[in-house]
Amino acid sequence: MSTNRRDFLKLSAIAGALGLVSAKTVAKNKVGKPVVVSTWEHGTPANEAAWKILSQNGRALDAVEAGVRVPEADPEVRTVGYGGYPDAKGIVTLDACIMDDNMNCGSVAFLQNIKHPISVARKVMENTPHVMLVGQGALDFAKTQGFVEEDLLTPESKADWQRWLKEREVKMINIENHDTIGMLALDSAGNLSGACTTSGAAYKMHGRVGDSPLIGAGLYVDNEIGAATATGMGELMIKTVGCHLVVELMRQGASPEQACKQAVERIAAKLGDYKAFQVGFLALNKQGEYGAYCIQSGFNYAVRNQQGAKLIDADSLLQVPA
Ligand code: SD4
Repeated sequence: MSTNRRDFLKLSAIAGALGLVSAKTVAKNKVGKPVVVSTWEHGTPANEAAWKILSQNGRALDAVEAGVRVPEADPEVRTVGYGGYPDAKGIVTLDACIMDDNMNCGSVAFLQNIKHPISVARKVMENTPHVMLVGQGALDFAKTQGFVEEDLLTPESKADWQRWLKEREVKMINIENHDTIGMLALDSAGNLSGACTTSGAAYKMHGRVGDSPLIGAGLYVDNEIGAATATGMGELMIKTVGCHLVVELMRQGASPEQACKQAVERIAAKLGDYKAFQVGFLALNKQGEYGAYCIQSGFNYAVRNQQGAKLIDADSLLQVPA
């Protein structure tokens, strides 16, 4: 039995004996579950979909999958799934991964023409002996699982790409062109899961894969400790195995926000060009505490729990001039 569970049972027994509060109340206040957090303001509607499952004692894994499917399907969210910005060749290529409370994980990268890469990633996790499928192989597999090919390049994204072709300006990923949704959930049974899905950096090199489908870089879950996800310039998270680092820092006793801050500081100490990029980490621990930290001001994240929904600005190492 885990220490948390033992503590909870002890507390519940004491509370029950004193006739003060129900065991349920103790659990809710002590561990703050269920809870779901996700990157950027497109996390708010995504969290609501996850909350429908969590609030009915559903599994965190089902919640995070259902949650991130919301921006994947929304053409107005220009950086995830359908409607996402294409790569330099004008092709929408998608990266996603998912991880549960038993170290199971699944991932797809460089996947084209499938609206819900997160659900393909889950099928990789559940229906193959592998963790990751890419490109044509991932597409072939998706079709065997009943996914249907569709054109993901909307007229808006196509027009933006055509404009970009003339200027070829590369913008820093931040609040005005935010990408990736990373979502972490703790369910009422006390189990953690996470999901991460993106169309990647806008106008990226054809064939480029970022951190988002890479377990350890864009997402990591250790059900004993906590979970972390990331957004921003994926190369920096890959070089530092950022989300695994955040979870390990929590294992050493850091709070979720401290762990995210220390991981950002690690990037700053190791990667000379970090000031040119945004990276935001978001973490949730086994007790339901959450926190985030980023390089540049401008990263925010959405939270949903029994108290309601909120959007929080993460603290940052640097201030982007207004
Ligand atoms: C990538 N990390 O492909 C993704 C992009 C992103 O906010 O998260 N942007 O590098």
